[in-house]
Amino acid sequence: MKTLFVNGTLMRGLALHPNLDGAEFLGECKTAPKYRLYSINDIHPGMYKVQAGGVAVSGELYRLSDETWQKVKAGEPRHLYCGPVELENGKTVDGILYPESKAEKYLDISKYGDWRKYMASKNKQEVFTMKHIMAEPYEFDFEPKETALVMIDMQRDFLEPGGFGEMLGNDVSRLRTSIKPAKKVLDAARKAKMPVIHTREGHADHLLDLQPNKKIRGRGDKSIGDLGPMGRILVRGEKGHDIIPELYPIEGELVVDKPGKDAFYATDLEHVLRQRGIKYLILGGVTTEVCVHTTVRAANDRGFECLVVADATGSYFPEFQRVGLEMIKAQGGIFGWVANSDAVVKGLEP
Ligand code: TIU
Repeated sequence: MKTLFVNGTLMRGLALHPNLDGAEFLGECKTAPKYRLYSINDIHPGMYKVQAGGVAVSGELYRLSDETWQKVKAGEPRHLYCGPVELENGKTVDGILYPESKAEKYLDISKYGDWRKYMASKNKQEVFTMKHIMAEPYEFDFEPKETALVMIDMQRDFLEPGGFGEMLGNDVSRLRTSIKPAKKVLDAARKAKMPVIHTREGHADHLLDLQPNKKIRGRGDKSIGDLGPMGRILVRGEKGHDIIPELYPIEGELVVDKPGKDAFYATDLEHVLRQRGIKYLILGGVTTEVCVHTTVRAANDRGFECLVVADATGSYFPEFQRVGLEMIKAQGGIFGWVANSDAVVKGLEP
């Protein structure tokens, strides 16, 4: 059996924490006066242990089985951790704490004594702007100032008949369900004044940036650079290469032209993102398993936190759409997070 201190006194009666199901409530208590309180989005006080000073933190004690304890530890969002906490009576128990690295960013409200006094104070200020999107495998925490929306290859060549997608033998109408959700997210990002980046797959008219393997792949009658109903297939400056009118970039939005599936390959995307201090990416676009996946994997390896907007992506193959999204969020979010456009729009609201 374990005794667990849970920061805050709001849990009991409020359906508890689902992970705490089966835990026995032992009562309200306070920590020893040695923790600092931080405001987290005006919702919940965070805290971390300090060498000296600080305040007592109100919370609740629970008794749990080792099995429930493992569940609690595994189920806690990544921005929390479980660590030792000293109570007012001198006893040390396990507690759910905010890690120092996160808490440092937050406003120190220890001088107010406790959370309720801080909330009631006139000086309450919001210095911390971290937001959340309800996503899978768990919520996506992001700092809006460090977040960009990336729309991958929403081009006529993939979404309209007569382009590259159709040339490869695909039913392009399958991708079109992504347009409305993508527009919703685009509008929300624009409203939130979030940087928006559009990518386009394609090649220069001289085709010197077209790898021979890409040119001949598919053994079709036509290949990249040949003339189709929307101009030369997947060639920059042609009608088919351009972004569909529904999602057309507006002034100030960056368009990154890419010769490959990975938006980082042979482009200045990484440089531009780093230069603007971007750490979080919200991504939509086509196709899920090709350019979206390749780009998300590349971004993840570069340290960007990626959220893929499920219904704002599309595939020519329904099973690839499903499995492509599964692969991103599997294994605890091995490549990133997945959420629907409604959840993303809600998360971007002021
Ligand atoms: N063929 C296919 O599914 N996709 C691509 O070739 N490019 C992108 O995904 N953009």
